[in-house]
Amino acid sequence: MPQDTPDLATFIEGVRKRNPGQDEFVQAVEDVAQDILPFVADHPEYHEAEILRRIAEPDRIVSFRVCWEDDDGNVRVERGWRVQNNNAVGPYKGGLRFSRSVTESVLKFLAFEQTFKNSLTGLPMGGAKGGSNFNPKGKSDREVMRFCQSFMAELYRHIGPDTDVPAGDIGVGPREIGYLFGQYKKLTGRWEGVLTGKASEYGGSKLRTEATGYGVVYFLREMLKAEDEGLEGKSAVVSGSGNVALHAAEKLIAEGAKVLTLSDSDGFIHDKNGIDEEKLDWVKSLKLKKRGRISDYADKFDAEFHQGEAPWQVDCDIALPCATQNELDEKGAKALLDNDVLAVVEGANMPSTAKASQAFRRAGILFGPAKAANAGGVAVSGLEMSQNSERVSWEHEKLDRMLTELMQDIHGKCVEEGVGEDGHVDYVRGANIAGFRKVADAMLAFGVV
Ligand code: NDP
Ligand code: 2IT
Repeated sequence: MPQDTPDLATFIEGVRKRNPGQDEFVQAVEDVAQDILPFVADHPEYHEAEILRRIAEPDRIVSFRVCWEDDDGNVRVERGWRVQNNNAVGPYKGGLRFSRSVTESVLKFLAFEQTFKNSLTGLPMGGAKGGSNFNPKGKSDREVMRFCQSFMAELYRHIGPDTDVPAGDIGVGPREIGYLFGQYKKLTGRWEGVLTGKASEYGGSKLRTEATGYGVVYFLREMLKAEDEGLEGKSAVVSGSGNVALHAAEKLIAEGAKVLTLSDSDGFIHDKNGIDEEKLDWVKSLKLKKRGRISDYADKFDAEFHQGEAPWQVDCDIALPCATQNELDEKGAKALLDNDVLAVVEGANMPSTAKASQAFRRAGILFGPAKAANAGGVAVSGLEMSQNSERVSWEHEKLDRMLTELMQDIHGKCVEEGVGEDGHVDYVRGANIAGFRKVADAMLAFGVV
């Protein structure tokens, strides 16, 4: 006879023992398990098949050496990974991250999260993540090109349009996707939709660049609508100044909100007059093209720069953490709650620490978890895969309509599974249960494999 559902502490103790030193991975599993264990207690079929335990054990992890030569002729050695977490509902899918802070634990947490996120989109995509501890900062284009070519010289054996389809993430944007795709094509002799986030000249989907940030704001709009609220005139604090942050800020501005902050790994800028479209265009050029520092904004537009700090002390109605994991801690959460924040919506993956997340849930504010709120990016990646298979290219307007509907649909699923007897919606629980259910049902159908 299968044993009773374990309590959370016992379950997590087991995860911790099997994954020593992998704090981010354990944190992500605990965030899901706290909602799924009570849920499976009422659904013995999932418990008897040990579904959660199986999703929390990646299907496989490929780890490999990546050698490349820098501009001075030095041989450099980094480590590359692909974590293929679960392909129950479709081919493995998820981004690649190049950053000094990449570890196996970080990629495992991201691949685990991606499994639930991709399930929530309703599109046929399993969960994966990959990347390297290669630090692209300060590297020349040619150095980045040589690194990407060497990385793909190993990765190409493990991916394919029906097997595993990587995309971008931190440190991997259009430039890197171009080099990676070029090398895949060279090695295999095939042009196929093996990567998403490609440029439009070679099979990329319109709106993919904007999709994550726009999707975050579409999700936020749905949350506000349910409370008879809107974005017009709301003040917003945004962290990060990369792909997700800048497109979230762009959509907030278009919806009439006042964006007060942006940040990077050096600190944050605070513009009390609000960042308008023109200023945002300047930041896009600074951060996405020139790879500069956000502190330059303060000199250019007479704003404050706060070195080494995150923006959570700034009084606001809405907070969108869009930089990286664990950037919003308990102290930041307290400052936001003390300032009566209305909504916190996660653009980055796991930006709130476990304690910050608990504080938001306890306070009963509108709290949109990453796996639901930032799913717009991978959703449009899924649409890029469809367009590549069909050899078609859809127009911007059509894709924006589809993205809006996808985010509304994800919002609806979170409400359905997360609404309590008092009518309050716990979006974290809703996203966890709705994301889990589809993967779990597919795994049940396959038997014990
Ligand atoms: P980018 O590389 O475009 O931008 C990352 C931003 O975060 C930069 O402003 C960077 O600053 C900042 N940042 C990175 N590391 C840290 C750190 N340790 N502390 C403070 N700031 C930091 O990445 P994306 O915008 O694509 O990704 C941002 C987040 O969104 C990540 O969590 C990613 O996983 C998530 N995400 C991305 C999706 C996508 O489609 N791109 C989809 C869904 C989620 P600096 O310039 O100093 O490095
Ligand atoms: O975290 C994410 O969802 C992404 N980085 C996007 C993944 C994708 O395959 O588009």
